[in-house]
Amino acid sequence: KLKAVIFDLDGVITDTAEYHYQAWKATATELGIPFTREFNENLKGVSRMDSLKLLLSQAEKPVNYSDEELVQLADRKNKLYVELIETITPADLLPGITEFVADIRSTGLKTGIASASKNAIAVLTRLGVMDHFDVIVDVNKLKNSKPDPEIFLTAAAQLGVEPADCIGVEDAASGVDAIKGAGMFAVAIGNAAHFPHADIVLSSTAELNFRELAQTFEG
Ligand code: B16
Ligand code: MG
Repeated sequence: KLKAVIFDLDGVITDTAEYHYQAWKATATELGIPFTREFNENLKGVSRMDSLKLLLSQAEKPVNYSDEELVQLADRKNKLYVELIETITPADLLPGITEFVADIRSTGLKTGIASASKNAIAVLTRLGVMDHFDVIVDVNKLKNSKPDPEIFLTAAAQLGVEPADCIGVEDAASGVDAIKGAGMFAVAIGNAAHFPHADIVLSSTAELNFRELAQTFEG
């Protein structure tokens, strides 16, 4: 029985996935490393430091950075990202999200946020939707990052529901794998070719329809 819907943030609630891309692209350009939108797919849902390491792996001439240098590079990317998210307003909620979340809550179901981002609270506050979610998982308290299911399992536990009674919504392959690893029903947003493991793929958040989804879930 469906009891909760747990959302990824970046790329699902709002298009901060684009800002992450722009900040990484600028960092890569400074370092003279090629960086494409296609490669950027691998960074979605991945932590800041792991993303940096993936980016550096694309260098034509690999450089061995010290831990301190790695932290500096990750900080530089985050500064660019934080500047970009300062412009966010409630108008930046992705299409269909407000209605979808309202429909879920009006049925008495719970909602949660499972974002890998340390900037999640800042983004949700700027969007004006902090009180639309019953639980926002604190990524700082987790041991494992997506595709590990820990973040979705933590959200379900904090909501007091069984994972099997949850739908997870993601825009990243690593996130879909985390949802499936948690034993939840996975809805992916994006290009179907990127999500072989999702239960349903929608090309945009505008296609999220609570009634249809609940029916599919109940089978
Ligand atoms: P930060 P999500 C993820 O958020 C992003 O998809 C990913 O691109 C980013 O590197 C990660 O958060 C960490 O973000 O640098 O702000 O801590 O998609 O899980 O909501
Ligand atoms: Mg995402």
